[in-house]
Amino acid sequence: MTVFRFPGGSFTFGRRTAVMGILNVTPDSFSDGGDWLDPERAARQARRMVREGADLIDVGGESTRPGARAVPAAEEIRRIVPVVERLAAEKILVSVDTSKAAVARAAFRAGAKILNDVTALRGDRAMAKTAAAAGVGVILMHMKGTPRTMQKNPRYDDVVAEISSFFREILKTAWRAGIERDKIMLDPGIGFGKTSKHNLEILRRLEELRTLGRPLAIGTSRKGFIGRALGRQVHDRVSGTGATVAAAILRGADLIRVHDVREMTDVARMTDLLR
Ligand code: HH2
Repeated sequence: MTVFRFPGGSFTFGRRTAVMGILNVTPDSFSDGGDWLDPERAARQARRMVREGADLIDVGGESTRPGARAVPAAEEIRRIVPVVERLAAEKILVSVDTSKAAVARAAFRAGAKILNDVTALRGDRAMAKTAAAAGVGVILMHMKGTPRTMQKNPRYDDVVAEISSFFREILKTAWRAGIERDKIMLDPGIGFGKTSKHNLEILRRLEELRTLGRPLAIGTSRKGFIGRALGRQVHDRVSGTGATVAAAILRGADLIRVHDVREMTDVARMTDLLR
């Protein structure tokens, strides 16, 4: 059993996989871009995901898809804060998907309890201290390069070994900044500076990342490698996503980040019984 803590609560992992519902308040996310720009519509979608089984909602105001346009902090704050406030008022657990300390700070003030940082504290020098001071839970994700450059011919000698040593370093950085060990979760960053082959290899060897002693989050939902494998457009990747979610859970994933909450909660509950 591994415990992951955040202000006012915790997850105890080992038996039951947590489900994180994705809510992108952006015009350009690869899958749900433009769908939830209105705060009331966004809140409705979040409530629906919670009814369908989501344990928490990941609110993001900037797309990280390959080549995405950078968004100024003020704009990101304007997009997400009204949504975070609404959800927090309804006691819905919220993580904020951002790599900017100013945005994180605004989200924590609005009630977010977890930081989901795809740059693993490297995108903004103030981020580690900001997260430590707020006492929030932190998801640290591996990415090679930046969203602008990451898919330009990524190479590894051994992709899992490289992610593992990256995690070791970043755990040290986090502890040095004062983020407590039991508030950290790790994510290998499917699709972030990885080819299809790399993504599949990470999923096959996910167990090796368990040696670090922290819970593992995984985000495969509707991603390009599923589309390339099956020849499916983005909204037609639910079954493919289900296969990756089941495989990840059997190999030790503790939290899945997904768009199709109803379907993936079923996959998670069933796979939990099988492991
Ligand atoms: N993937 C995306 C964004 N944030 N965070 C974590 N921890 N792990 C992931 O795999 C991950 C993530 C990309 O997906 P999405 O949010 O659907 O799209 P976009 O970045 O275009 O908004």
